[in-house]
Amino acid sequence: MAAQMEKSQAMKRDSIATARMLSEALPHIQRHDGSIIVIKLGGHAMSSPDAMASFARDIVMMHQCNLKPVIVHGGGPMINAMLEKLEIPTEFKDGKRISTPETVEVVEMVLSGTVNKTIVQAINDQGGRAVGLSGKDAKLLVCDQAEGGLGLVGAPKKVNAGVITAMLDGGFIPVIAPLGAGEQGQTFNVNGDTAAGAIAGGLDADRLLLLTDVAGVKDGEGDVLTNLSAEQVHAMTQSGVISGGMIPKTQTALDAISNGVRAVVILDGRADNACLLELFTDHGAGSMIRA
Ligand code: X2W
Repeated sequence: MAAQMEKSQAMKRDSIATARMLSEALPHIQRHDGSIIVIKLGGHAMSSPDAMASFARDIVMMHQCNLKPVIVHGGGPMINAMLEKLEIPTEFKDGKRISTPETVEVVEMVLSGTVNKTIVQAINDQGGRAVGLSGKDAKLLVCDQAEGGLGLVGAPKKVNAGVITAMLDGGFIPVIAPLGAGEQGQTFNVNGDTAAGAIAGGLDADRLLLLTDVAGVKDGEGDVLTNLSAEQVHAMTQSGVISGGMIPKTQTALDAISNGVRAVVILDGRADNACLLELFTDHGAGSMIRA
């Protein structure tokens, strides 16, 4: 009997905490009302069905609160696995996959096929209405061939955002695979971060959330910096404090900001409810970069 009473008391305390938390989220929900939020979901962040379900729940929650989430995904590890299965060797240069026509065929099959549909299904399983697209649909991401001998790697040149805004206006959640359409009918393989930055710029997005597998941009002592200006990011890159794998992320952030995105947040996508923590709490998550 006593044990039952204790359990019921604990449940009541949990419920009170949940109600308080919802109430505290109100000003944040109001602040983001109607905002376009582009979220880059990397292949590493899709490792488990549980992480996927948690991400999908956050997205549906955002949509339910009248934010307009747009997902741009990667899938590097899944492409690697398929290329290995097919015994096609693959190589990276400056973080980009050197892409032969044969590679691009596999990249499109994996990204537009399994990866895209897994995310679409995860969102729909949580009660959302997600629609899968790639940068080739309605030529939403027009690319030139990137420089540097990378083969069919695309450098975004123009975003035709109409198909995305039409979906948002219709109440759908677009999920976009990072392929690009060439002017001569080519299919380009585009780095997921690069595609997300370009699409966020093309949509004049309020936020770009780059979900990664690190906590954020760190200072010389290894502490995460929560607020950075574009100028500080430039200086930290020059001095070598920002280095290695963080450089493409901060570069994407700076490009997106110069294309009109209000703020870019680099955060750890492996943490539970990373998107909700960033958008709907006072504390936020990761590193925010602004002009
Ligand atoms: C990437 C596209 C996928 C991607 C690739 O082929 O792996 C280029 O490198 P993550 O999971 O976000 O790394 N494209 C040109 O970016 O996936």
